[in-house]
Amino acid sequence: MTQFILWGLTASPYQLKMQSLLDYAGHSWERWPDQAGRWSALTMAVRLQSAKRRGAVRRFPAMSAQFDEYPAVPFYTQDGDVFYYDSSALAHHLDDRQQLDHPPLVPRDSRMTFVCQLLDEAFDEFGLYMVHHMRWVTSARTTPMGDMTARELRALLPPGFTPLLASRLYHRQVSRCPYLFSVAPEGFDVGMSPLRTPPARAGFPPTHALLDEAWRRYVAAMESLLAQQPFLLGGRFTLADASAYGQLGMNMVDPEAAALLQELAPRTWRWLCAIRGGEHRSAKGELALTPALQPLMAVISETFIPLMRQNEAAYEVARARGETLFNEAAFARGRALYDGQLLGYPFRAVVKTFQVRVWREVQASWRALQAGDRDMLERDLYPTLRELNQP
Ligand SMILES: N[C@@H](CCC(=O)N[C@@H](CS)C(=O)NCC(=O)O)C(=O)O
Repeated sequence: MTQFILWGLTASPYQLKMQSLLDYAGHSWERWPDQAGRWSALTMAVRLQSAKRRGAVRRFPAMSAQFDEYPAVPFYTQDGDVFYYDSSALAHHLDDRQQLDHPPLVPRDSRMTFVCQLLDEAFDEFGLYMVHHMRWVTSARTTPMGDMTARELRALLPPGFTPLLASRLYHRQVSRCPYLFSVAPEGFDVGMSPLRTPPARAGFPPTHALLDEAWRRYVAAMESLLAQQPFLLGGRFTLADASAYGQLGMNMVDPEAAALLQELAPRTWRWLCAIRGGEHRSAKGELALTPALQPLMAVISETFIPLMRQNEAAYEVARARGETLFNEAAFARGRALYDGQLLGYPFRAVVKTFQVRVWREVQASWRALQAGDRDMLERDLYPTLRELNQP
């Protein structure tokens, strides 16, 4: 058992995902800066900043300099000197030991590895949009994110600054909604001050209906799956569950979103509570690819896959035009934008290079499967995966 320090915030879905991975692998962890003293938190913050500036924060097994950017949070370290990031990479890192004392977080069977990767990325990339929307739109009036996060950052702040940071955080995150795919209709009003009202953006079609519909479909798919088996890939926890837990579990602190989840999907709610409580550690059942995953695969094939495809196509077009700025920096300047469609709704988004990497990796894994394995997955189990065969 090794002690990990997670540099992150409870409000972050990737933080929750990392916690659940470490719990399953039997490692103890602390969440810093929340659980550190002021001096330790400040020294670690300085070390992490310096590592980021030097480009010395690692991603296991390797980082893509062309596509990757460091996140704001979370990071992990064991010795306080070498920092790593990326929640999915943590699962691979934990599995990369001679003698594993936990069942592998990433399944070893090639078909299962692929399905696990697809589920993980779908929750990380598209799940994030849905749950950010559920927090800042559905729970606009009640989310405690700002206060909770400012309190967790208190060790890094001068005395008396937490309320100021809290109100800044509410405003920052609400303003980021359009970057994270949630665009309000013109004149949208949730009964909050303008600083906490999710914004419309000129030239951007509203996407609230699209995200509400997608979230309900993901949640219904989880509910039907959990009625048939305890985890996404059968009898025990894997990286795919960690990812689903991280995203859906993020809304457990957002009162309206949490109430809706409990009402629409009580089984899923109990599943999230069990993982939060570490109960997934004891499940040691067999892994299996079953038809119970079909509804989830179907909604992933209608949301995540077409979004990744459209993002990559837009990346190629933008590069051919000579564009060099992407992601949030480009969004802020109205650059590298493209128009697309999802679930029959129009949207406008910015090209995200890290999603180009994700999509290319998913496609490469799909193509690397033996033809017979691809057939078995697509023909016998999850017909909607035929989406992956399109050029
Ligand atoms: N791929 C990373 C994603 C981490 C991530 O996107 N973190 C968010 C916070 S939840 C972030 O840093 N967003 C940029 C920001 O808040 O400035 C992982 O899986 O750990």
